[in-house]
Amino acid sequence: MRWESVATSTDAIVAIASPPGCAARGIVRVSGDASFAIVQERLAHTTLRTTRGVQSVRLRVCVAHVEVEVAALALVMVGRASFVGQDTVEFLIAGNPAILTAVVAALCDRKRGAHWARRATAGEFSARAFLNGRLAIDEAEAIALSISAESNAQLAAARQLRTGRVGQVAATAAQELTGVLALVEAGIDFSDQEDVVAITAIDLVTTLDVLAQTLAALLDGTTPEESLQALPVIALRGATNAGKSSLFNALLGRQRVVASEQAGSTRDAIVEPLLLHRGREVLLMDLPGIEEPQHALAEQMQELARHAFQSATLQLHCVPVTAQAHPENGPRMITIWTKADRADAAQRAAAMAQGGSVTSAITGEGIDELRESLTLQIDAGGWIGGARDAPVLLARHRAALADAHSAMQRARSAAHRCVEAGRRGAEPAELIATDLREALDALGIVAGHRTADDVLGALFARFCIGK
Ligand SMILES: Nc1nc2c(ncn2[C@@H]2O[C@H](COP(=O)(O)OP(=O)(O)OP(=O)(O)O)[C@@H](O)[C@H]2O)c(=O)[nH]1
Ligand SMILES: [Mg+2]
Repeated sequence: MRWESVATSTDAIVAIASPPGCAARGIVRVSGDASFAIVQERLAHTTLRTTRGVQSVRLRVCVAHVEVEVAALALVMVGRASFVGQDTVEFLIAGNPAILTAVVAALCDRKRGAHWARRATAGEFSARAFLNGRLAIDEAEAIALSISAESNAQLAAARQLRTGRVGQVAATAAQELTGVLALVEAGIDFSDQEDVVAITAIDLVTTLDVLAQTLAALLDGTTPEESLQALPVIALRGATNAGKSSLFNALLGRQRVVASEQAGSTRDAIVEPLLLHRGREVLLMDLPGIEEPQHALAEQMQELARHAFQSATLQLHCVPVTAQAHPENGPRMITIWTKADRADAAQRAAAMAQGGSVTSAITGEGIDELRESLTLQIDAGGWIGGARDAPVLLARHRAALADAHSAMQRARSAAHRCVEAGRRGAEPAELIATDLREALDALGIVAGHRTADDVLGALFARFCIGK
């Protein structure tokens, strides 16, 4: 689909705008020029008020081949006062999927009147909102990120994105760069006129240095979107019966996996999201205990565990306090002493002296302290795994900022050569202007002034139908 054509298209589109499945209430949204006429033709007894407001209506629809009237609250939004920027009616209806589908079918039914709607494609409402100037590209990206969010970190990132902070910084830099470009171009266009003073090479170098610093700070102070995709993985490692599964349950605060005195009770990798302190989120992984494999299945289990340890962000090496073993600590491994409730005073003192957390899955001793220690480890390691204050930077914004930065560096180097040559014009101003224009284009992408059609296509395709 060409996304510009979505903006100019005013044909009415309709979709269920609430999540799939049964709920107390569901929403059907119809947008486009003929929306009000389409709705009117499907109402029983009432006239639709075509001014902003809410109204009780009855829709004539067909459910299981039987004509029925469905009670609904109709929210009328006129033209630019709506999310989409076109006449819109949203129906609040009993959230039965069959009824919601029947309402959509009635609004699309050509036999019910002179006007009808067509079913919206994925993201089409938001695409129209963007193209009608009702939604900034960052806000659209934020909606897409919210829809696909699988963790608190991604939801927080979506919230950050909605603030549009990155776009604002880029817009300010773009504004400044426009001024610089105007001066450079003035030097080209009016070089034969003495009263037009173009920017000096030394001023150009200084201004571009400041702008480059702004962009570098923006790149440094943001969270790359890609890093939100993967939560840190904390894997439980240790001999069979060390108490890994019990610790797994204790950290989660519920009995998620089987723990038993029979050695080798865990046979597979079990992964669960775990919310630590201050919003930090990780994936906790329970694994089979380490042992000498006696058969083919055990060999496979050991292979699975080895692979998981390699890819884990952090390993918790579980050792019963009573085992009096040596701790194994490293940059990505910490020792957790388990079954503290079974230890005598001497064993406990020995474990504490060796460092690491002392815990009991039975009494809960040390579990909350372990959560705090893991939170600190995650923070110290620089892994994301949770809400951060730094604004999120989308991958394409990062690429555009890098492009802007390198184009500005080229312009700066050329200007610097002019300074070194001690005279203006050692480098053709046209070349400097071309680099500055390129930088400006790239900044425009981040500021949301310029968006390629393929970017729009990729963005709105990530939306669901009804958004
Ligand atoms: N008293 C006491 N017993 C515990 C504690 N943690 C685990 N156990 C017991 O130790 C036995 C083994 O616990 P699991 O959690 O299944 O050990 P595991 O390391 O997952 O064992 P595998 O899956 O076989 O590798 C079970 O009988 C648990 O009830 C604890 O903190 N205190
Ligand atoms: Mg286990």
